[in-house]
Amino acid sequence: MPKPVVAIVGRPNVGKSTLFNKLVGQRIAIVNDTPGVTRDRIFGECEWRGRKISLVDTGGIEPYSDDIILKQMRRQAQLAIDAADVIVLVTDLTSGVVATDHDVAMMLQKSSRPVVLCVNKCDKVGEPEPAFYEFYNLGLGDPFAVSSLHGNGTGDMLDAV
Ligand SMILES: Nc1nc2c(ncn2[C@@H]2O[C@H](COP(=O)(O)OP(=O)(O)OP(=O)(O)O)[C@@H](O)[C@H]2O)c(=O)[nH]1
Ligand SMILES: [Mg+2]
Repeated sequence: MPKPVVAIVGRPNVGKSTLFNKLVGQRIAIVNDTPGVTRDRIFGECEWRGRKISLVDTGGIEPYSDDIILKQMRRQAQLAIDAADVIVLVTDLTSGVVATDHDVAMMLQKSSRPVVLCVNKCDKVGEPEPAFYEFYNLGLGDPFAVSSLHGNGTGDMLDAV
């Protein structure tokens, strides 16, 4: 059976590449605290509960920007979305839900691919913070609390994937 393809998408700087590297187990994608670091698609592989998964890291999506580089990144992300069996939408607990998250969520709903919602930067273990529950407003079902930095929560998220 061919490996399922999982695309990691979201707005800039939420930690998509950090999650990708954590799942792949290697620092393939460049991580930096400035938006727009990833511009092309980056391909990797991981194994979860005996199943291999193809992972695709993508550049941050800015849905309405006319900037030529941001448009190119959006196109690359759309290619990854079109080729994916499942999409992981990465968001950021520390910023809460922002308008761009809603825009990207709408883009994904149009793709009619199954979406797993990841709330990244949930670095504290235990009960999620109140801000976590805001992410139900994206209308993508139960969010998964993840810390890509530490790896917490990635198992439950992969189960869902
Ligand atoms: N505290 C915390 N910081 C994180 C976590 N994951 C990523 N970061 C930080 O968030 C910043 C952005 O991480 P990236 O992985 O480059 O984010 P990205 O979504 O790939 O960014 P672009 O490629 O620019 O769209 C970096 O400073 C990371 O160290 C996390 O789980 N917890
Ligand atoms: Mg990146």
